[in-house]
Amino acid sequence: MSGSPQIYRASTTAPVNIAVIKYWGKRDTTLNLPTNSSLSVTLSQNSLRAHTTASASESYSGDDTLILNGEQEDIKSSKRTQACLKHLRSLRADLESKNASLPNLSQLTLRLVSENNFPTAAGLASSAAGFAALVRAIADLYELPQSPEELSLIARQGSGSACRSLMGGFVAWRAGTKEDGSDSKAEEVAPASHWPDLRALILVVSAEKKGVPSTAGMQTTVETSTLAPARFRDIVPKRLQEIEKAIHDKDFETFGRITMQDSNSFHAICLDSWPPIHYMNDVSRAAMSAVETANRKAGKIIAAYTFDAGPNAVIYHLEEHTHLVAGVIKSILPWIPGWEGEFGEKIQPNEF
Ligand code: 2P0
Repeated sequence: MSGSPQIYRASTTAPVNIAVIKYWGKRDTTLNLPTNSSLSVTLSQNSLRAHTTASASESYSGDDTLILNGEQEDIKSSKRTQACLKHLRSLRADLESKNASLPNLSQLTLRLVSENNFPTAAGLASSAAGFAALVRAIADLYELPQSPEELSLIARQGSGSACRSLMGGFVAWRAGTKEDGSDSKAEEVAPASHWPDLRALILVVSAEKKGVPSTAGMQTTVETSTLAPARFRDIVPKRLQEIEKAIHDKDFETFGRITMQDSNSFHAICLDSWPPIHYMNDVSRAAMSAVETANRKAGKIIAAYTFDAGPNAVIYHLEEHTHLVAGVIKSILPWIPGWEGEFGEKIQPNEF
């Protein structure tokens, strides 16, 4: 046996999730408690994802570190990352206090290494996959018994939307009503296998970093948008019920209509904020028109666009309509950077 201290290690991946009912607004900025519940589809592990390795060892010294896409991040001053690490450590310390034979990992320095296989902060939910993978990797390293739902409470404190990336398929983030956030967590509405022919086509309109970061944008909207209160109070709760039923019934037309309406409602409250927030650009709007053209040609809703805090489009459709949808989009938007190019298979329809 060599005398060098053991390195404990765990690796995991977490996929991106794309919301069909959007989270946009916090009622508590420290705990990351949302103004409304949201619902997303988790993409497959084979498409856009974060891969994270967490390790701990007595041979490590100093502060915990995170290397993201090859660059050292300043996690010491990131309250959100610190909140996640503190919570995970305290769960591990609980385990250690109950079982003296466990190594005291909770007291060791952590080294985290994370890679995204897609552009970071380009409105492709990188923080969602990133924090979900970070929490899962440390939970695995610490051999925590907590369920994905319980871990979602921790990931939520890193980035709100991250709580939804700890589960596959169709995932709701219930806003909850408690002040301490203990009921603000993710819940699987249906597994991916429930609707296996649903596809998400991702158009990488731009891989640039987004102009207004989500956290700041949300606060501007909550403080200034005159339309937002109606969205939070009336519009989203009703839509959420409708889309959950559409998912259970595999009713694509209703699923698609609500997805597009909710994306538009989110971008409407952004535009209604002051100063106004613009995430979509002319190419995004051309993608919307292309989807409308595909639907007109089909005589029904066969494709549904949705846009997050950036110009990139995600287009949901059923596998049987892949050629029709891809054909219309290609004919209308042949110049989209990344289409069949830079991002390879990532812009092909992804299984999830
Ligand atoms: C969503 N977005 O539901 C919405 C739609 C962007 C538009 O969740 O401040 O990065 O870290 O909690 O989770 C992006 O916001 O914000 C987001 P924080 P997050 O996916």
